[in-house]
Amino acid sequence: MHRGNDSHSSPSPADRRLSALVRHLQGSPLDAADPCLAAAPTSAAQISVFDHVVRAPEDPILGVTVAYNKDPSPNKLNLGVGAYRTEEGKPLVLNVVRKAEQMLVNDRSRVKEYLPIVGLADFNKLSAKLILGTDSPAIQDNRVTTVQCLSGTGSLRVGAEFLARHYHQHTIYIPQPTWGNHVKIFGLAGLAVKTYHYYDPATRGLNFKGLLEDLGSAPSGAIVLLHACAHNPTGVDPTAQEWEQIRKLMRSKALLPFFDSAYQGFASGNLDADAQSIRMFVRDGGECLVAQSYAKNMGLYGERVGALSMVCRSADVASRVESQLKLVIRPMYSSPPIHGASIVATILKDRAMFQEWEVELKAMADRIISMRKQLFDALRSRGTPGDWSHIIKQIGMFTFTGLNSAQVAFMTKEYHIYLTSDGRISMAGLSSRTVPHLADAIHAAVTKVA
Ligand code: KET
Repeated sequence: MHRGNDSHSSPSPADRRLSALVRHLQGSPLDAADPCLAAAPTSAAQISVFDHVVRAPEDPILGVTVAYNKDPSPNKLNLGVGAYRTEEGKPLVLNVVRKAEQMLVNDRSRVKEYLPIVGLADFNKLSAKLILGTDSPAIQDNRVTTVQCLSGTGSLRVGAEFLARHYHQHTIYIPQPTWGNHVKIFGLAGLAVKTYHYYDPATRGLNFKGLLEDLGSAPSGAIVLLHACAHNPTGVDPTAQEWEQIRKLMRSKALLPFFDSAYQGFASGNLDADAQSIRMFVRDGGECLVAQSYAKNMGLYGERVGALSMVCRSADVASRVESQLKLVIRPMYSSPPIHGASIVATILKDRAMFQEWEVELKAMADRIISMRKQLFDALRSRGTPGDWSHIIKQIGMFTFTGLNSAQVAFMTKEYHIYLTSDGRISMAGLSSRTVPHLADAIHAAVTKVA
């Protein structure tokens, strides 16, 4: 093919400009004095200094909602993120929350000044009582310091940063499997993340032996992340007796408990019952950390309201710890937001409102439990191969189905049902109307996809 006369002549200014830009894209700095670039300043300016940034994958949990939102199917169902839905499939704002918000709006004395670094004092006191118990000796002895943080995630992150700065052991053991964000939260705070056995896929229950062996061989002083109740994603919790054995072992090796309490009240429907694991550890006089979230149990997801409590040996240590927590928080986000914490404090300090909350919380927990029963019955009536009794045995918001990622992908493609690729189903996203659709999808996945 004829390419013209200039195919072997020296490169044109445009070509030279292009190759300078290509070299730049490959990492060489641009030479501002290069005449070929000076001839075309607009071309150089069109290359972003962020051009090397590669596209990151979506979050394994929150990305499920992104994919769901893009699906035009009228039958689509989002069982990915752990967020409560009503029987009508709608998000729920609790009545008692609406009432508290109305009271706050009507109160003209309220202002929008910055909160202190540690947050709203009332909220902190009431949160500690909620999780540790109103009569907790640790609270009475002033051995607990509580700081308001950005929901459960922020509480974990602040606790992790504190430990990385001030605790002698930088290894944290997290259960295998666990909520996916744990690895990143603790890793980014500078802790070395290791896992301990937790779940036994064969029994779909607790691998208690593996757990004890792993914690038994952890180095003295290591931090151990424990789900206070309603373990995510497995829905498998230790029994009271098993907790007691875990406690004894951990105390004997001076392992430091860091509780993640994201589902208080969602497991059993009872706030005190769901805090028993933590209270067991606090009763023995030892130290621990607790990250609390009000996202699920008060439905305050987007308000980002939570708390970090550190139970210490003495009031003096607790007050010094608090002074250092302030140094962690101040450069991170300065001080926490006021609205969600004010809602929580309004509800927790008023007896009648507290009771109203308990009733609404119990209703959410009960609806989830009834979804377990309905899904289990629907699979049994379809004769779906396998033992599905774990659906009714597991606790909390999620069922860890045992479906593999190929089966999950099949359910999404053929049935427009969205769940995390590990086979976790948010039972709170299900309703009597959608159970048959899900049961059909599971039945087809199990019988058609290996
Ligand atoms: N801990 C656990 C165990 C947990 O499941 C979540 C949220 C959090 C902490 C943090 O919640 P926060 O909203 O920061 O208070 N889990 C659900 C939502 C998410 O992934 O962010 C979920 O697993 O679907």
